[in-house]
Amino acid sequence: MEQATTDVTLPAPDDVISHSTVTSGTGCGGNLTAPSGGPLTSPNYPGNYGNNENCEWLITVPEGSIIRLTFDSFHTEKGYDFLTIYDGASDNATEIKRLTGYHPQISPIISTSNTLFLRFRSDGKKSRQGFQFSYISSTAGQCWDPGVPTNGNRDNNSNFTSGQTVRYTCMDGYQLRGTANITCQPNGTWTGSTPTCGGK
Ligand SMILES: [Ca+2]
Repeated sequence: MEQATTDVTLPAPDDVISHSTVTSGTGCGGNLTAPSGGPLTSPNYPGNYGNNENCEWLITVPEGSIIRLTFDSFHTEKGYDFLTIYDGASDNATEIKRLTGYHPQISPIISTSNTLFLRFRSDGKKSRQGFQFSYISSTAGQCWDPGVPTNGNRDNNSNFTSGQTVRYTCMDGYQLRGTANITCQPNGTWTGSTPTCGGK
């Protein structure tokens, strides 16, 4: 399983605000232009969203960067209320994922370019808590901080440029699950997911 609780370092709040029209919030949609942002949520979160919601988020990061979306939670009325994620600036772009129902864990969603478009639509009855997500961008040749698993260590805490490797080990009594070594690729993504350290 993908480790969802990586220790991603976000820029200082002042830095985010200076680049952005919306950085976080529980409103319905927004236009996001900061290099990273969140948490963003469905309307009224952590209360239930309303009926007949139609929310759109457009994320635009600097050209040459890609976007990595991570979800903290996701629960909508299965089969009736949908969050759709498109790999571009509008719903004309390729659909990456269409989410509905309850998902305790969602693998990070990575764009192929510097824009992502999200639309949330609920129907006329029954609602749930909704969802919360954040995003971070990486430029070509520079990967995001892949984090450290709980009960684990890594040999590289700061150099996440293309070609650099992070090697993970687990503390005594814990077993590494996943790939011990991941390498930053030229496109700004890692060769694998951050491993986890579980009980033996
Ligand atoms: Ca509904």
